[in-house]
Amino acid sequence: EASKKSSYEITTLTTWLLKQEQAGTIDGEMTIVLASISTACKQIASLVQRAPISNLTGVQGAVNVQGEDQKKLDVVSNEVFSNCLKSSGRTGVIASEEEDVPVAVEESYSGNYIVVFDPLDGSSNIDAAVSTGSIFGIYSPNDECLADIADDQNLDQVEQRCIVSVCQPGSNLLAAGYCMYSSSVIFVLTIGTGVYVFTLDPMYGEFVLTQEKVQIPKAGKIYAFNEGNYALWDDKLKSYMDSLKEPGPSGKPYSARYIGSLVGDFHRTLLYGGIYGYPRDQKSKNGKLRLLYECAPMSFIVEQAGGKGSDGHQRILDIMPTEIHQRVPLYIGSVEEVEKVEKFLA
Ligand code: AHM
Ligand code: MG
Repeated sequence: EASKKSSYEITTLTTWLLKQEQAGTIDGEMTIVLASISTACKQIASLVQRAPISNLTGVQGAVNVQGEDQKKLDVVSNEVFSNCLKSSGRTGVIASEEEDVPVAVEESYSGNYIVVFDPLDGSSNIDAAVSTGSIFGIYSPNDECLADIADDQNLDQVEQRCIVSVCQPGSNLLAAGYCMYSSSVIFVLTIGTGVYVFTLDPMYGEFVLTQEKVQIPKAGKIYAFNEGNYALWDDKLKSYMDSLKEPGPSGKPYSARYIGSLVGDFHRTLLYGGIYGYPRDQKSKNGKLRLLYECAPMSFIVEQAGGKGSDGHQRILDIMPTEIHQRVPLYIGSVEEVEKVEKFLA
């Protein structure tokens, strides 16, 4: 197939989205939401690349609702992401890692999709110019939140309604994706018909389709855990980790790789196979990663690629969130590797 293509023939994210719309896989509103997300990602990519020049490294001085230091770029990226979504006119509610509560979008025109996102994940890596990424998930509008926001005097009620609409299990996701800011800027997307990878062409300023229907290998020899927490893990997990020091099914030893940036660690796992894990430990009872805008979107993507996302006992996509910033342990990657850790934890 590829050889028949003229070398001038490329598929950009924009034309790909329009084709999906023509085929009826997504509607026109979703196309606009996804296009606005890709614009936000291009903007963030450029901010990240120029950060040391434009004095955007370092901390902002504020702490977010989860008690984490906000980096300047966390704050700026959140603004970029929110503004792009709001001005798309097709988003009803947005929930972000960097906002205390979900925000109802007053200027919504139609569509009213619910978008959850982490605008700049792995930002502890930023000052050393190591990979970071943005993660997002899109849910269909929920009637709870469709009541006229502008007319509602009771802000507490609006807030409550928004929390209810946003707290959906990942199995309801219509689309999910991430953008990785690395040696290339990579945009990965699923709308429930497989996983598509686009690479930002810096010459055109467009995301160009570079891989389609990605399938994660069934097993892999790379594991990515923050082993610095080993002493805080429970015994079952310790014995799993010890087992990884024994040669794998191939007879060769596993390799340890850990960037400390979910998007980077996940993207490598998706392409090469293996497992990424962020377990619970004595200090963090539910691990570190957030269900809504980190674990659920990544689990939707991995399942679309034939892999598995688990909290060690159950499918991440089946978990019903009760809070916006709820944390959950995450084991994600090749089917055989995730099943292996589940066996140890059982
Ligand atoms: P963040 O959303 O505050 O950036 O935190 C999430 C990040 C993930 O990207 C990464 O996998 C993990 O935190 C690393 O945590 P640790 O430094 O504890 O290993
Ligand atoms: Mg994050």
